[in-house]
Amino acid sequence: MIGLQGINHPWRFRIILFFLFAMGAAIAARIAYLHVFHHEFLAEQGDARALRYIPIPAHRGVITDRNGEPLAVSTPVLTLWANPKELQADKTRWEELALALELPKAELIKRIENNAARDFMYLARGLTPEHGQRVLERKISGVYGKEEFRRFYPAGEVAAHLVGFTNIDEHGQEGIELAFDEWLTGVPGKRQVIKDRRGDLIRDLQVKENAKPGKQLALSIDLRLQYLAHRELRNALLEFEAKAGSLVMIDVRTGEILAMVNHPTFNPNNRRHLTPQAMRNRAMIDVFEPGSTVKPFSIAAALGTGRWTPESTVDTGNGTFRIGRYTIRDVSRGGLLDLTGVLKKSSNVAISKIALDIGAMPVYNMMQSVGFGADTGLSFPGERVGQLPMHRKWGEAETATLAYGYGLSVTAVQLAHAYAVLGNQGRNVPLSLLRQDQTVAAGEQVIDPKISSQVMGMLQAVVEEAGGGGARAQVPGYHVGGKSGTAKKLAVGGGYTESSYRSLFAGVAPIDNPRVAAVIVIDEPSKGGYYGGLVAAPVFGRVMAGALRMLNVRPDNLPTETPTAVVGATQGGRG
Ligand code: 59J
Repeated sequence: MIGLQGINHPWRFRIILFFLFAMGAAIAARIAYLHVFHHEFLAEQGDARALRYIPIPAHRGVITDRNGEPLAVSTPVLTLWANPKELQADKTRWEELALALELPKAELIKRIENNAARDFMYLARGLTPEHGQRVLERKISGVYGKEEFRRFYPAGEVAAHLVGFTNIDEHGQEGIELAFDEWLTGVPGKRQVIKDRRGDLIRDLQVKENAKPGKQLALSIDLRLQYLAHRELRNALLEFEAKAGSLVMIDVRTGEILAMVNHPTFNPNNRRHLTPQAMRNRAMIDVFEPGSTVKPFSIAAALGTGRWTPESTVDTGNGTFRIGRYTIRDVSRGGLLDLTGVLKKSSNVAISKIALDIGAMPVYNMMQSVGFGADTGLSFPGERVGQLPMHRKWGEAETATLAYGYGLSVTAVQLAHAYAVLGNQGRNVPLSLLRQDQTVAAGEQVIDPKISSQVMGMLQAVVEEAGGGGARAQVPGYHVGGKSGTAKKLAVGGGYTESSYRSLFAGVAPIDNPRVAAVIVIDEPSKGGYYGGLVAAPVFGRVMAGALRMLNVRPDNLPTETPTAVVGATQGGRG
């Protein structure tokens, strides 16, 4: 019919033919135009819909101790995942895959089938890169790898409070990991890949930008000392059934913190059962009244006024001293004491009388100059500054109690720093948690070196002479100086508890050429005694002995050898 009509109307047929031809020509022209003139633009557009950048994870910087021992390391791991739909396509390779993954074949099949409708499933998380690569090299379609890093803490609970930890994305959460997060964090790189419409990776094209690894960080601590301090503190806590404790060791010449440990502690590699108690870096985030451990600074203040000399005496009478409605008490009667005797007896009465004689300001200024109530500059997360009270008008009770260690609060680190100033001939060198590679600044002279040396001599008497209360802090081969303290803990409702104590010991060694200052804090010893001289001093002695030996410090207290005895022994041995 149409043909007939066409034949009947030949002009209509020609018009239709003409239009069909014209349309074909237009399409051909358009194709030619796009291919020839717009080729580049269109190819780019196509690529833009398939090309993707995926991040290359950057290596987080390693944290080490001062000798390069690793404290926090990021280990590369390879996580393998699969597209179950793709896996379904070739079941003949499942056995090979199971073998390569070191998985039972039945288990792998079950998992693939359980995820059959999905296009993502994990095959194995955090494999060693070698193992992961071995699997990927088999080029089983539907199996993909993802590079990741996992942070490990080789020293575990021994350095946990100081080093801190990161979260699963390797962002610092606590401690040094948090404080130096920016320094440690790298910049991820970029890799160009082709993905299909569903976002599945088709081809790895090129590395566009290499990942920039984070920077290394060498801490000031010596892991050997850290281990020793950890062990000795823990043993003391067990022996005296104490609640908690801290230990800080400082190089007096450089201000570097050589060890900082706390108990209780935690395992940073497994944080599933973490308690807030175990996480506290008490040495820096807890403050306490330092009690008698500050008496050497009150003595230094007295000597600094010129009104007192080491030979000056104080009468402590029957061991009590009334100030208004307060009565200051000594635990034992002292009678007439020179300044060395005041420290040996640890007389609250004597220190109070001295403080009232010189006034509050010299005591306050001395305490301030050795760092009490002041920022350490360490900027450790959560670090406390403590309080050194300043009164517009100092009452006698306030003056006296400040001088024998109450009414102010300090951290263990601040207390250790103050002893480091004393041991560094009166120079206040800023503290550091990082290894100091350049020559350290001389520091500010805050105590006359003659006075610091006199006070060091008194601290030596506390440890080495009978009745000083510090005998258990002695270190064979070295002269050491230090001061014990036993302080009633503040009660929750105000005032002081009657049966909760903090046992303290602070000191410096060796006396002739001081190198290390250390502070031990033991919270609430509950069995076998609670005096600082009994509970904390032995920890000081043992840890200081190890520290001086490990740091190759020349002994200043060796018994003079008799050559004949040595010769005799040698010959005897050979005979
Ligand atoms: C003490 C205090 C509390 C606060 C007293 C310890 C005061 C005080 C109010 C009685 C136990 C105790 C401001 S004792 O550290 O004097 O270390 O070997 O807690 O005195 O006035 O049953 N230390 N300790 N005092 N407070 N307020 C001695 C002394 C010290 C020793 C022993 C025995 C106290 C020699 C402490 C030690 O030097």
